[in-house]
Amino acid sequence: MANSKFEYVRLFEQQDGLLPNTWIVVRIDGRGFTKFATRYGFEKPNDKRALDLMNAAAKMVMTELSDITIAYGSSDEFSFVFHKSCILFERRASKLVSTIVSTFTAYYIHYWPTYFPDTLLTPPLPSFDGRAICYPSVQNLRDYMSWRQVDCHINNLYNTTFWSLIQLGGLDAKEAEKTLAGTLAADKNEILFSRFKINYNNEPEMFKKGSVLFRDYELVEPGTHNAAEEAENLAIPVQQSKTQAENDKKKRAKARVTVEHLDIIKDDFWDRRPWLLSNKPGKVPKQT
Ligand SMILES: Nc1nc2c(ncn2[C@@H]2O[C@H](COP(=O)(O)OP(=O)(O)OP(=O)(O)O)[C@@H](O)[C@H]2O)c(=O)[nH]1
Ligand SMILES: [Mg+2]
Repeated sequence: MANSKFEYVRLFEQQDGLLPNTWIVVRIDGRGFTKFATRYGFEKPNDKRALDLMNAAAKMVMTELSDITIAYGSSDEFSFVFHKSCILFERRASKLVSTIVSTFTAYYIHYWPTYFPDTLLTPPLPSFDGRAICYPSVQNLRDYMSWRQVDCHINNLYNTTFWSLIQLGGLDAKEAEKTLAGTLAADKNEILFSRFKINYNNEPEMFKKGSVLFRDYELVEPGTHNAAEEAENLAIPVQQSKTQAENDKKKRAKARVTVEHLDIIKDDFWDRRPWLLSNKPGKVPKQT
């Protein structure tokens, strides 16, 4: 291809790089979903249909982009984690974020009729913003995931109590807000139980813990691997042969993506699933 004198403008594209050898998290968030939820009559504080729809769209993103090792979502947001070892098809933040955002949004709209069969989606259509963040260590990544799950818990406990005070207690929003001002988690649990006989522990796991998506392989015994340490010791370029890398990628692409509502803060979740940090496909579970 001949170089034209205009070609130099390409150089301007390169100021958008993501740090190599890091875990890249792309977090997307629904734009104006407070209004959107009202317009489509989402149940308060949690609408199972809306959350299932988010999960269905996220599952397709993960299925199409096999470099994503884990995803976590709650409310109108989803975080997608690219494994640090993958030779990304793209290391420019703008291209990576726009790919995730457009794929997710396309599937969100595609699946809308499945989860809201009686409600036609009309403009203004739902849209999402996105950002990319680089985390250098496994600890940073785990702390990021923990941060999002703790956030989900705090918001859900607050919202569950807030809407119980309104829907079951007959309070208006101002009164409910005043009742909750300065309360701790224990106080909210107590309000829920003493006033409404609601045991917060019995609320749906999806609402309390959010949703975690990953490839479904056989669990391993904790303590039988060093996935975190191995991931930490990785350097780019990856030591794997190209064919091995391609084989693993094919295996990941074939694996079933599962949606669970588990604790991702404790070690146990990561210890039983070494493939999340190693990016090496595990044993495919027997079909049940
Ligand atoms: N009723 C209901 N609302 C929900 C549900 N999930 C998300 N939302 C709404 O979505 C909002 C998400 O919070 P934000 O992302 O901070 O608010 P936003 O209106 O989307 O604003 P921007 O993201 O800044 O555009 C919540 O505050 C809720 O109002 C749901 O299951 N039910
Ligand atoms: Mg939002």
